[in-house]
Amino acid sequence: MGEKRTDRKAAMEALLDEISTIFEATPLRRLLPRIVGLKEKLRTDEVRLAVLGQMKRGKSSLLNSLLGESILPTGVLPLTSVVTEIRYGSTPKASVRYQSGNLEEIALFDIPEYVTELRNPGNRKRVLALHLLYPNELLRNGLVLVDTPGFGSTYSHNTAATLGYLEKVDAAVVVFSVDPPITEVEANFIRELRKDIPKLFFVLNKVDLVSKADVEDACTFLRNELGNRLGLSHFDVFPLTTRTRGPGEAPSSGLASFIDHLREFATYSHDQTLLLSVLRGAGQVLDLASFALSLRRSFGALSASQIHEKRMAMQLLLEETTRGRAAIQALLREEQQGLMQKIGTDLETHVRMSTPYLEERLSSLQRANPSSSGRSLGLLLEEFFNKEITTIFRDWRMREDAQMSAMLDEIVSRYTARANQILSTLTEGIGMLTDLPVTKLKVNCGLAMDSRVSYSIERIFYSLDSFLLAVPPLLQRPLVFRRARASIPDRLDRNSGRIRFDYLERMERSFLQLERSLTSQIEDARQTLAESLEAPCSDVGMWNKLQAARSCVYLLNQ
Ligand SMILES: Nc1nc2c(ncn2[C@@H]2O[C@H](COP(=O)(O)OP(=O)(O)OP(=O)(O)O)[C@@H](O)[C@H]2O)c(=O)[nH]1
Ligand SMILES: [Mg+2]
Repeated sequence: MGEKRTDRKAAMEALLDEISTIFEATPLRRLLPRIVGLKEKLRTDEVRLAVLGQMKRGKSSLLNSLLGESILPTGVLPLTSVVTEIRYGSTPKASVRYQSGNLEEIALFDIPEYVTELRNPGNRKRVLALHLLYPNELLRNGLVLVDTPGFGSTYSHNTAATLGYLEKVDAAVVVFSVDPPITEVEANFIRELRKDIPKLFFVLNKVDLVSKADVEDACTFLRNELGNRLGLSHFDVFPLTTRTRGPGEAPSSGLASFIDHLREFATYSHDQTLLLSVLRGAGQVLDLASFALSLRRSFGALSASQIHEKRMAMQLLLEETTRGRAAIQALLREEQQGLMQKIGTDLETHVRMSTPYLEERLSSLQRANPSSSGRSLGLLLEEFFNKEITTIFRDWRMREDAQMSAMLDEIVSRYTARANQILSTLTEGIGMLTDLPVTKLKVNCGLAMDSRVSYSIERIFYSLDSFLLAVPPLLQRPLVFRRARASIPDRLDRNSGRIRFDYLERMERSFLQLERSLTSQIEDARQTLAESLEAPCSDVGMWNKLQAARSCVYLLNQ
């Protein structure tokens, strides 16, 4: 199997080189950057498999079990705080990449000093990632295993570190544990993940903690949740424990079966995923090139007056394409504004409904703490507001993000269809004018809402000023609580302002990416075809080479 893989990859590399040579020698040079991009993708040859999950599910323990050595720190406190990338190396070696860009080699036993919340609280050492080289067969084919901080951790910077990393991930193992098999936070996280990450494995860890019958129940429950509630299909759940009964003990059967699956993924699916994606890209460029070249050739056989007449007609089609592209841009901006308005309205409603709730919670706090006063009362209120406001907006955001992602998905498919329609009109029109067989050109667009969360609760420091501290305790408490109650609208407002701003930024990024992707692909096609009108050519050699390259793509796809 390994040999077949390497052969196909080498063949793909050779093919891309051949396509570059054809393009370089022809007026199709404008398509060269697309081929360079595909070569780059093939060259990097790494598939990143991230281990993700809520805190304490056993992510680092699972990686240690895969490596066969306890090299990553594990523990009962929220522990991993920095992303660790593990690649193949003939001897184990660890280096720290700092946010400044500096790289420093460290001893393996010093790893906890950099990647744990305990030794590097709040990531004050400014570590970007830990790079580990390890001699393990699983890693030989370019598989990169990634340990990530648990999401939903009490330390929000840890969640942020994981979310920030997701865009680099090609596949993921999501780790759950038997109690409870899946939480709401996990369900929401998976809704986000499945849009960005093509391949997901699911592990149900810590099966040693419950009876065999309970493991079965937990597995069935998890499968149902993933399949029915989250709408996933073609997925496996691996129940296992990372615990061995003693040192040197063989891995449990669940773990062994999971390792087998990963090995298969590492040796086959890895390159297959990469190759398929490169092949799809090459096929699209070649379709366009081939259609453009057939256009040039058909013009080569015409008289000057016939060429002139057809050019005039085609000019109209090309102008229509430009208008279509501009319309997509304008409409996408309207869609973006529509979504932003919806977020604004949803936020207002949420703030309006949360105000009486927070007032009620404040009254309960007042009743539950009948005697606190002075500075301790200030601290109590500060803690109360931070906790309550965090909850009020966190849950809302989870729901809103899920809704927004679904709406954005729908917009992406609607506009991809629209862009494809524009290309169809262009190619079919050209086909009719020239009697050429029409090649269906397609844009290629996968996009999900930018899900990096950059929002954190705005703390409004609640210290009692000197006037209040001077007031006798009996009068002080009612005054302080009255002030606290009066501050509720302002607190909710400030936080909702920050959330609106965060959404605005994320929406802008997502829409800009979508707009660029769609319009640049339409423009590529339009200009390539427009240039074909200007320079007829009847080079049969070039045509044959291009068709041979297309056949190769077809064959490699089999
Ligand atoms: N009983 C049992 N405990 C396990 C198993 N796997 C991990 N644990 C324990 O679960 C706790 C958390 O394990 P970690 O591997 O640190 O979990 P993590 O997901 O990396 O945690 P964070 O990095 O903090 O998010 C540790 O105390 C482990 O010993 C298992 O299969 N069975
Ligand atoms: Mg960990």
